[in-house]
Amino acid sequence: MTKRRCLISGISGQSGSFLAEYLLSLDYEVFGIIRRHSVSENQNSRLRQVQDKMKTFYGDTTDPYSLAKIVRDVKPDEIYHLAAQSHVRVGFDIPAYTAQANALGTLNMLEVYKEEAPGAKFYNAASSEMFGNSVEADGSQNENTLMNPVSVYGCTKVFGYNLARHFRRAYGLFICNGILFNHESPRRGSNFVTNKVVKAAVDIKMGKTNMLYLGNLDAARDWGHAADYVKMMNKMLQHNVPDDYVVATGISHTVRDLCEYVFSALEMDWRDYVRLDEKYLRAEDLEFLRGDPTKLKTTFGWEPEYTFESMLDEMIEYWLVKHYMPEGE
Ligand code: G4F
Repeated sequence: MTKRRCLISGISGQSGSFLAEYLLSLDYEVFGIIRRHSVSENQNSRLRQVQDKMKTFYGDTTDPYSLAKIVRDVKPDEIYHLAAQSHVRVGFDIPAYTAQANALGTLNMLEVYKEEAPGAKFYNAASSEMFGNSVEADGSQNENTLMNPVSVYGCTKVFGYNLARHFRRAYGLFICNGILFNHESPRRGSNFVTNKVVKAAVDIKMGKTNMLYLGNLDAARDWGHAADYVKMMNKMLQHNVPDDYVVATGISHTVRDLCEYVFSALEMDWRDYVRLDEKYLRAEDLEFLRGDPTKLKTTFGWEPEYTFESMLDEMIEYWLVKHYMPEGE
């Protein structure tokens, strides 16, 4: 039997790398799009264990010529569009690039898909940042919650989400939006708050530094593990009809809770080490996220393997071993 062929934009990112591993384990032929980085080791650092089992191409969502050539060469059965400028606060610093890469980038991906591979299925990475500060009466967000973004990044994601729905209706294409809530792992960039806290707490514990500077401690997020979430991306594309789904745990914690758990796990009191630095505050922040994954549960029997605590334990272990336990010990 011929293998199914998948193409992943953003394959070198946290979710892209987990998705590549997962699809290889399902016996897909995996192809990926990588944006050129001046330090080539950085662009592949999350892919080392699977690099020789897949093929990657240089491409960029802002460059439709590159996308068209790749899609023509690969002839994918499934396209997973994950590439984005994914840092919400950085989106305030580089707004035009964020809009080019995320909003027009998704338009480019969809147009190329429609023209070159309309028989394929398409996953679009939407985001809980699209909701802004909207909540349902029970305090959660679901697929029908009003989208009222509070960041440039959130606005670009609403654009891509609506475009994906429009292409689905207008051209009868198989397109799904995954509305993913925050997903983390040891592979998370250390300028996102979970890994920033874990890495700093481990460094403080080991005497390498003595303070951690953060922004908004009151913000609450529904944090899950990226390895769990990528499985749902694939599930959506195997369903008989294309649709949109919230992917979340249904449990919310504040940044303060996060600090408390991580520092306590390392037998420290976070209040001794965490200080405010206003440069990490946002022009407008999203204050509360708690996803309602009922639709995902009902349709796919969603049951994540990781909890908030087991995910953070894994991240703490990773930083301890990576930086403080030389190989062989
Ligand atoms: O970890 P964060 O930077 O993630 P954020 O902004 O929620 O975005 C992530 O999740 C989205 C899904 O909802 C994705 F679409 C997006 O691509 C990304 O993956 O910040 C989480 C919270 C924020 O409220 C922020 O204000 O933590 C607060 N925070 C407090 N101090 C901080 C810091 N965030 C960062 N990055 N750095 C701080 O020092």
